[in-house]
Amino acid sequence: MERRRRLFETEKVGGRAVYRFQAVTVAAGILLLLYYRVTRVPAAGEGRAAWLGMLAAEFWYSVYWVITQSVRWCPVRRRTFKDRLAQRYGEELPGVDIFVCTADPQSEPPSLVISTILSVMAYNYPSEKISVYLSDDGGSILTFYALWEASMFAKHWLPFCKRYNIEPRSPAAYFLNSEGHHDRCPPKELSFIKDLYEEMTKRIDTTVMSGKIPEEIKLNHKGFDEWNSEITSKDHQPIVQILIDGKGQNAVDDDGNVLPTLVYMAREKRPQYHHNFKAGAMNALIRVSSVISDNPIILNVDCDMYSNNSDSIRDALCFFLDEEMGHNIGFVQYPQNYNNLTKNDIYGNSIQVLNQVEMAGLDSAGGPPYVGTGCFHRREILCGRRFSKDYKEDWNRGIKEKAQADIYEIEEKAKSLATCTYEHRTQWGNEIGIKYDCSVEDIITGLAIHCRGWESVYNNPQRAAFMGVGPTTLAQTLLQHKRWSEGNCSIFLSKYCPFLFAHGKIKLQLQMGYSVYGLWASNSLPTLYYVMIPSLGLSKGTPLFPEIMSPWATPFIYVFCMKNVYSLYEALLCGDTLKGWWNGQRMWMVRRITSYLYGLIDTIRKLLGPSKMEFVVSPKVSDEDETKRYKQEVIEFGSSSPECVIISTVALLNLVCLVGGLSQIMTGVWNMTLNVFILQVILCGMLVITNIPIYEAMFLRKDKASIPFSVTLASIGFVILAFLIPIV
Ligand SMILES: *[C@@H]1O[C@H](CO)[C@@H](O)[C@H](O)[C@H]1NC(C)=O
Ligand SMILES: CC(=O)N[C@H]1CO[C@H](CO)[C@@H](O)[C@@H]1O
Repeated sequence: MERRRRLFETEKVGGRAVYRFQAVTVAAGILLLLYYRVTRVPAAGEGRAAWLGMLAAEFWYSVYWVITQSVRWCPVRRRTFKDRLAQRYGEELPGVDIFVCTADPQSEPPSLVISTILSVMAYNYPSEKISVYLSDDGGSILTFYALWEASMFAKHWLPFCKRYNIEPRSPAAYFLNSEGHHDRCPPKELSFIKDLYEEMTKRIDTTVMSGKIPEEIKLNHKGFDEWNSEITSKDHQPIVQILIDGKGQNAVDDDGNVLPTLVYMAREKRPQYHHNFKAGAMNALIRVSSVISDNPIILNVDCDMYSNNSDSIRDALCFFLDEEMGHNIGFVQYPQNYNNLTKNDIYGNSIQVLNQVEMAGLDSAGGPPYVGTGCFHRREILCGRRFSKDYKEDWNRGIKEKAQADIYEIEEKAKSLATCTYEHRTQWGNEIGIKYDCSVEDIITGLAIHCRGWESVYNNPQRAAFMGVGPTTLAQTLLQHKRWSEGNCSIFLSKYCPFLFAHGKIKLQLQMGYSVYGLWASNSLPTLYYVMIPSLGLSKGTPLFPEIMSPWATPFIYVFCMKNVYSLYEALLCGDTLKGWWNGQRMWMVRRITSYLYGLIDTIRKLLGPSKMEFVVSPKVSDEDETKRYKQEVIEFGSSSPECVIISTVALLNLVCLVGGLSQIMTGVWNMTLNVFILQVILCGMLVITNIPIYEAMFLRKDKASIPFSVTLASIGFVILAFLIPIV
């Protein structure tokens, strides 16, 4: 028998020899540096405590550095062959359920949500095999209304997309930035569909503003009857409405082709029951979809993350349906991409290095983690199935003719699966579905899938599959990282710690890979130490590094330079700009001394006593001034948050120490030459240069988002306090 050709191939990313050589030399440098620290501890009273602190911080960095090598050692890239898939299966493909989760019509505007919905309805895939579900945790009639509008508009939009094969298929994104390449379709049709779209968004936006649905619209769909005056977002019955049912008159587009099934779901909410945030919504979606379409593949995306590539389903199937490897694969993760980053990315949100290097590195170790969006799962595996060689997926599941149940009956059945009490005394949230009680529910769920024996695959095609909205203010960025670091740290310190729970179940390399993120939070303390104590030492005449003429200075300089040169090289290779990299370095420090510190404190607080988990939805809207500043790449402070105080205190402290230290050295106060302090001066100087935008925000900027005077005052106070720290 002819050996069937693979549906995907895996190739190693090049440049590893250079990388590994670099890594070995850095490792040698680190060992020398630690040897120096251990053997030259000064006498008590001459900076011994500070020295030991440096030793601890450097030791920690070294351990962490070793762990991070796991995600860089041998990255791989995947390539799919959609033509072979088409040859082999034609249109005989499995059905796909697509889950979109939204939480609040104020921070996630319904017009944004439906653009995402329309983009995933318009996949280049047989429509009768797609079912799209919107989970609305806001339980808002406004979102339902927008979805109803989208179900009407889809009748024009889907045939338009398919006829002219346009990309991207989110109408918002398509009309926003494609002025140039509308050549594929006749101008008349284009302006017709554009007008339709603009009228629709206008109707939706006005309705959302007014907060009320006009009575005549309510007559159009029975679903509106679900809402009465008593319903609030935190207290309502389960609502499931099938807007397009995939059969019948209502379900065809302008060309007479069937439309994808479209379902609105708001699971029951009652104040006395905990709802488990997004994980709870996902689990309700898994159950509700099982009585409506029950497709074997589930794609979930965040409501702001539209499809930028209409072939993504076929791409993902190349992995699942591959004869040789497909049966091992539990999920296929696509990268997160943001479409509204500025060129030099002031908040360091470009996750290109993570997307192109780290995720690719994890892929070779057993698979990337599940990151909660842009991920194709196999339903059975998400629901807790363990790996077994003999298990054969039923790819026809869901397509098999169901008993012609009445739509009303189906909705009632679905509602009963979305109640508050359904999960009581079941394994949902534990062994089945997305796990509860963790603020990064996705990571822990993915880890459990890996530990049940499945692999995952990372697919990063040339043209991005999904585009989302990144944070556009400092506060949002820090909040997001706080949640991530806190969640990952609490996994690390729980029974799910990769080194314990996953021991023997996944490769050591993957255990280390998970720990890279699990240990984010614990980087905060050494970093805080490193950005303060050497500078204070400089101002008080305590040397903490070898003098520049000593051979021991070499490993310090080498490790420092090499790390930065390599990270710059990596960033440039991944498409960042030089300035973007520089901004990224600043944010790296800022995140560590704020978000990660908070993440660490919160995790420890939770370990010590029960405390309620909070989940903050990051807003996807911003006001005009904010947007303008964002586009000009001006950092948004503006509030008197504690993060702001930490950031400005550290910045100011370094400035004062640099000036103070240098002037004392120059005037010869300590009888020590500059040589002894050169490395400290360089470190402190680098910190000052990195922090220039912070000084500007404190002293020069006059706009609303500069650092408030109260924060500046507070940080002056803290700097004075910091000088009371004895460097002994
Ligand atoms: C998104 O898709 C458009 C066209 O469909 C393409 O030009 C663009 O490069 C894609 N974005 C990314 C980040 O790949
Ligand atoms: C939703 C959102 O905030 N989108 C913004 C992303 O950034 C671009 C500018 O870079 C804005 O035009 C969008 O409104």
